[in-house]
Amino acid sequence: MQFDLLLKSGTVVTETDSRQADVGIKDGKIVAIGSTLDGEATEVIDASGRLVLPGGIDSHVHIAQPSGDGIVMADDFESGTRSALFGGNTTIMPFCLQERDGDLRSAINWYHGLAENQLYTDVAFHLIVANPSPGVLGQQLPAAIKDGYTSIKVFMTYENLRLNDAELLATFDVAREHGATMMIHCENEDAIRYLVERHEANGNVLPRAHATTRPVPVEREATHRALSLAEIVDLPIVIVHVSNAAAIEEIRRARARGMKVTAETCPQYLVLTEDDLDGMDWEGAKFVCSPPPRNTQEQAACWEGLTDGTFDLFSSDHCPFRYAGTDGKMNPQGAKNFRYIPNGIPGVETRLPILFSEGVGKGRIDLQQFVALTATNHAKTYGLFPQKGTIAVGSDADIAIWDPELTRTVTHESLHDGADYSPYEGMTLTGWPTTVVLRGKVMVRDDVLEGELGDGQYLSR
Ligand code: DUC
Ligand code: ZN
Ligand code: ZN
Repeated sequence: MQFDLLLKSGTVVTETDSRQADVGIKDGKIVAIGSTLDGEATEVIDASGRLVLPGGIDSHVHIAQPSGDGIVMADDFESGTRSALFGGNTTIMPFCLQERDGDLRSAINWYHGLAENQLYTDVAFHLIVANPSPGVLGQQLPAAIKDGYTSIKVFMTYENLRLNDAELLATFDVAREHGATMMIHCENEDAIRYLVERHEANGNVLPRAHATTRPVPVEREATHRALSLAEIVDLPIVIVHVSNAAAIEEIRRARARGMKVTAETCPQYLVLTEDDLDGMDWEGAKFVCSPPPRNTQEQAACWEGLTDGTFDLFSSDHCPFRYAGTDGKMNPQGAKNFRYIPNGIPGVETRLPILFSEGVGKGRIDLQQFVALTATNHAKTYGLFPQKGTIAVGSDADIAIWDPELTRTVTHESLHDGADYSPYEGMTLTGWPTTVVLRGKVMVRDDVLEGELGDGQYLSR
């Protein structure tokens, strides 16, 4: 057979097995996998001593979302997808955010406009419904689902985004009727508001207060409520960015009752803690995200949830803001009071190396789990499988070649996002992707960008 690209002698890993094999690629697809493939190839890459993994799919990424007066996200689609690519990803899933006073179609058009010819990875969009008006639920949302926007995030927190219980039920109902997947941000806004006011009354406005105003019960209660409302509607749901044992327990109990629940956690809940929010000179702002990082016991619970299969998805929740300057973490109000620090941290490039080094490297998960948690399950959950998320004949040739022995220390300087810091600065990690192939094209070769802006495509689902 004639191949465009042949990956020789690597250890090919899927969610079910690992074996030494060659991978033959033609016209952007995987066309052959075998212990020794014969045939001509335009290009051969020697992958011996390397891992050949499905390109990562990060199904929880925020790019270029408006985030409040004068606040700008640090990544546009160019820098966000470039950073994702260097982190071993070939597909990311950002959000089209409906403005509270806007409609869904304009949101979809807006994000498509921003992404047009600006992609280094493939992209599929989720929607965020912030205003489930009769027009949105009656016409716009069903039409968008029909057009392939089949996953929808809703928030139980943030004054301008949150849905109340009646709105959650009505939105779930539309998702059920039209076969969409609901993703839910579970934190109780009224409880947060109460705690924020109490903290402010006591003059407690430091970044650390972000964590103490969003304690575990805030997330646990909302997780329980979201699961109960979904159970009432009879809707499978995704609980995103789970941070602690109590919320995990709610998910396990819902499953034991027979509910279909998909659960996601993120690097910040494995390797950061609320103590990081105590950083000097307001540097704690660099770690403000929601839910907040917890403590080492909750980290251990999240690791256990990854090891025992409670979690299906490991995503970055990349939501980058610059620390310096006035349009990010240190905006004039945010530099004085934690409640005005934009919520979110960068992490699309470090997600995979963190899980590889801390998870596979330390024996907490095996390579099959790593692939399932970072690629295959994302494709299955969000309707991209088997085109994406695996190494199989007929699938897109989206592949990351990893050097499992390579040890590097994270510095923001070596990353490719638009932020000005990494919350993981100084972490030493072993195992990094060095070459990344997108639909058969070598995009990153030995840490050097070869792909071009516009090589990434929009994925209709
Ligand atoms: N939720 C997210 O999913 N990302 C960033 C901020 C938030 O609250
Ligand atoms: Zn969220
Ligand atoms: Zn998010």
